[in-house]
Amino acid sequence: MPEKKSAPNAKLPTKRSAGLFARALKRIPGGVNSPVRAFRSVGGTPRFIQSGKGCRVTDVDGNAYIDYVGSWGPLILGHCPAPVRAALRRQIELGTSYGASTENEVVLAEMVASAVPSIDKVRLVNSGTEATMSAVRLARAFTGRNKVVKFDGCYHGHVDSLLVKAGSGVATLGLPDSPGLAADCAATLSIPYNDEAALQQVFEMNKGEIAAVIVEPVPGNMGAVLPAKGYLKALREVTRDQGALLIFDEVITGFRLSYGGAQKLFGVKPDLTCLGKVIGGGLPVGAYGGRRDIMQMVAPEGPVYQAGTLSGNPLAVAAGIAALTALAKPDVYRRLGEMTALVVEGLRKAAADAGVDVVVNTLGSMFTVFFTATPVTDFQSAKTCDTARYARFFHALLDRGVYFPPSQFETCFLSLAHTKGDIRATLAAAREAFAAAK
Ligand code: HOZ
Repeated sequence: MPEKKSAPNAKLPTKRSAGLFARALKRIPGGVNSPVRAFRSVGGTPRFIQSGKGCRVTDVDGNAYIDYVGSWGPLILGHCPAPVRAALRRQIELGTSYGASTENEVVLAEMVASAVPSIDKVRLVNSGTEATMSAVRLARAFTGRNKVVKFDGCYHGHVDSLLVKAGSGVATLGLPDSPGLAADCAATLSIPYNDEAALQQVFEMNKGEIAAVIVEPVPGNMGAVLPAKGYLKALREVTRDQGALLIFDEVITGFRLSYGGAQKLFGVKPDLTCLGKVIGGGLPVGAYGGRRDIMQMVAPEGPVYQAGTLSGNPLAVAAGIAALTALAKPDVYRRLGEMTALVVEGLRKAAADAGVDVVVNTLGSMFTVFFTATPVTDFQSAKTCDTARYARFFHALLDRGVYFPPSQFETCFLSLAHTKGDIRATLAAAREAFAAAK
């Protein structure tokens, strides 16, 4: 594992965060419950957050930051939005978990199925990882095949079979494939994203053996990367021709890029879709769904087993319904897109003025500032970035009250709570941060 970078001299007070981190290191691996939070690739003290409101988080030392992490995607309405708070308050008085069915589960399933083109039936789980793990098991059962194709730099949670050449924390820490993976990982074939020839080739070399292709239709875990024109359609055609299932991992993009996710935006219908993040309104949730004939194989309707004590948890479902209800209002996604364009254009100009090479990839309310002059279209090109410069940029922003992801290989998210004033403040900080990062 790479050495922890020496701590840059933070301009803001960090005494309490540092104290908590020291305590955490004694009792929690790496001091964190999810690796990227440890700031390993940017150095310095991870901020311990005390509260979040609107587009801001405040840490335990009292520093407030304009937040572009948004809990890694779920908080499209911002922190602590009134409708989600109200829904949670109502539900908390009624109980927090029953391990039995509720009306709200049906409501959320109906909302998801009517919004997401590929979903006839959906099963709620507790995380994106559970969703992808279950979708892959289902694809293997449905096709009677074993191999799974994924893409270098795409991340589908910490499922054994999908933790091969993965993005997100694995890329951030520069880890090889994790030790401890089950032997069936040999059945995972990872190929470059956006490369149609590699796709054709993997099917030619594994004829009749591939159960599924799983993809983030718009990858967010190597930073934001866009599909080349026609690429998602090619994925659809090849998988259909070869009798393999196409699984869209829309844990990030679902209800983020449009109300029906990336598949609605690009007009490509996968066989199965994985969801999480936004559909839980900031509470732990996941879901997988798809074609009726496939989903009917899930127990108890069929033999493919998957279960969970907290699945369809009443608090998560209540928060999810409140979030989706707010997102169903007219103009929401247009507004998010326009505001994000303001940030992105401003960042491009600020970098150019400072004489710093960056590529800013963006779609909807997702964007990543890559510190490279090379167009970023896959993991290989993402890895051309100057991560040390990203680290300097990150800290210069943090010192100026702007919180970007503590890794080059993650995505920034805008929320409906970010105002033009917040964006102006962000860009003022970014102008100085680009100069400081040089
Ligand atoms: N793997 C997540 C980002 N893609 C990070 C999760 C977290 O640290 O909360």
